[in-house]
Amino acid sequence: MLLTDQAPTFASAIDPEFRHDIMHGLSRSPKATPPIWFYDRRGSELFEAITDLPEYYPTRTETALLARHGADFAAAIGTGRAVVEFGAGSSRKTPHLLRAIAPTAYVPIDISGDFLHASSAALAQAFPDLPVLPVVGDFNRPLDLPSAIEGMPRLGFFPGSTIGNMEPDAAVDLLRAMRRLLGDDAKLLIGMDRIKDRDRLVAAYDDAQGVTAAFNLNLIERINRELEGDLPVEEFAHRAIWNDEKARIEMHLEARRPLHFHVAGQCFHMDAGETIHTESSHKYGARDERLLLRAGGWEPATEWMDDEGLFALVLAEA
Ligand code: AVI
Repeated sequence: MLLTDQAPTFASAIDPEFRHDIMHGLSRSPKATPPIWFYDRRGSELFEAITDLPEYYPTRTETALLARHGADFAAAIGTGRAVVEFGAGSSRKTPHLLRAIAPTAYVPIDISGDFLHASSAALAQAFPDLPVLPVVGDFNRPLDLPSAIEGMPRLGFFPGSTIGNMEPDAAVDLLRAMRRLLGDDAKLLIGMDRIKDRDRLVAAYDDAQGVTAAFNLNLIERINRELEGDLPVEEFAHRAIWNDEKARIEMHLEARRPLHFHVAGQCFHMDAGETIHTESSHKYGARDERLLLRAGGWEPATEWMDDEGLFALVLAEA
């Protein structure tokens, strides 16, 4: 049962926040842009394609954990909670959890209104008795939950290791905000990608078919299209680098030769070999994972991991 009073939103031609982040990101040294801007329509399609790649283990591994441990979730989480998902629910992952813990309501939160409404409608159809209450908004900013779930104990669901795309201080801030939003008797089920063999990590972000390269390069196409840019796409190379000190995969766009280009009427220069750092994907050891959760106000209670130790689903308590 889909319950919403928020109309679907559609991206307008010029997004002032996109403009601000790109101009600021290209003006700083080293150049760096926030990963949220990957996800225009084409970027979201390319990300979906990434999740099916043989090299990209996180989605497949996490989905298998959700499918396999339903009875364990029911025992550890209990039934009768309102599930608040940070991000639009994926039709592959979310139904496993909803089936296992029989929630009282389901509240997906996502910044992309059209994507959110499409995924909410699909879930409402699959679970006709479940109140589905989508909230369009940026969960990195303060927001309100629907009044319909007032008084219900909550389970936050944050799959995909999306937390890994944040710098550690921003990740802690977000966990604290989730803790405040969800309340004192809340639980949180969060996906966290583990540190592993460097070659496996690099391959997951630099696949043989070049889908991740296209995902990264799509940012340049988006800048050209939406911000009157003239960046030569073919003069940029996709790079995925393991930064061992920071325990993260970094994606960069590297200039193949010295470049001059314009964005929104402003000139920029890049030396040959200079990069735009477009994304970090942090990976965690067992201790890092617990430290991060505790810093964010959550006490880790249980975790489920695949046999190879690639990916962990952690249940934490407020
Ligand atoms: C969305 N996020 C968790 C993905 C990741 O693995 O960091 C984004 C991604 N970037 C390249 N491949 C996938």
